Amino acid sequence: MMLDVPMQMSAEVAAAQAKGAPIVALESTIITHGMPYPQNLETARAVEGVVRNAGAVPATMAVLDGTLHVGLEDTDLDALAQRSDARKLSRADLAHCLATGETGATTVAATMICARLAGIAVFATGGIGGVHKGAETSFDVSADLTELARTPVTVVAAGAKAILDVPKTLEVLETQGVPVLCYRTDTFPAFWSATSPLPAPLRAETPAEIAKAHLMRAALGLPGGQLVANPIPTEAEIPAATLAPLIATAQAEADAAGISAKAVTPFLLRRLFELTNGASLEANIALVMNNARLAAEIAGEIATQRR
Ligand code: PSU
Repeated sequence: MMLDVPMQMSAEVAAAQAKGAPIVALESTIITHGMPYPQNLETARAVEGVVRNAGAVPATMAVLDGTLHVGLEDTDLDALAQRSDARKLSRADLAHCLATGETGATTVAATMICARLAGIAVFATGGIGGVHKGAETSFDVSADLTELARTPVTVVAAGAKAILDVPKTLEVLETQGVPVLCYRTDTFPAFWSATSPLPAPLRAETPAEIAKAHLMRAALGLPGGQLVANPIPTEAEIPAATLAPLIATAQAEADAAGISAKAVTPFLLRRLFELTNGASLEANIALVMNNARLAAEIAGEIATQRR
């Protein structure tokens, strides 16, 4: 007997799916573990609005009481944004959470799995997880990287979060054969900053070209997705030099407190929010909206090119 995944698709997503209209998957860990309330809820709603204005349908993913929701109703979004006990679900946790009937928010890795299951090709987030600083001893490498190598979803992010060891993150992506398409830029964007000293592995100019590459990978029979690295708008960026000492402080605090595994990223994001007096959150919100817009354009192109 094959078990069915308990899944509930919003009416809006189901209608878009039926007519082959563009859909953009959105994650929920950024809501429960990445931003404080109420900015998390405001951002989640605003991001859905950006996707709709750009002509696509948003599908925010989460597991609520053991059911996978593909597209959250606004009341569910509101409730999730205020919960402090939601699990952080990656590839390893998703099935267990569905089996036990609990509630959890999906990371980049888990959202990719859910998007593929629901037939959604494109996903927008803030920044992917990656190789943490000190990984040579901690071995802390995000499951987001291996998911990109396995699951055929195009993920739009503002690069990898600058709290990470970004050169090592790019090395792992290269080893895993993940295309890193830097959007209209020659360097790999550094999340809160638009540029970095790291050269772009690949450069992309248009949503149409990214869509075609997505379809071409399927034609080649390649598993895995693409990472589209979309720089934060320059008017919203924080210079890397301003952030570097604050990131070092937050990382030293995390090390001293013995913070590990899933707790590291939420801890560092929260400390940076405090250390920058909220500026890091403002930038994070701006980059997510920017990614949602580009993701909707790519989803639109994929829908057109498939016809
Ligand atoms: N983007 C953001 N904020 C976040 C995240 C992405 O702007 O909080 C989340 C994503 O869900 C991503 C996770 O998968 O951070 C990375 O967690 P980790 O480093 O534990 O893999």
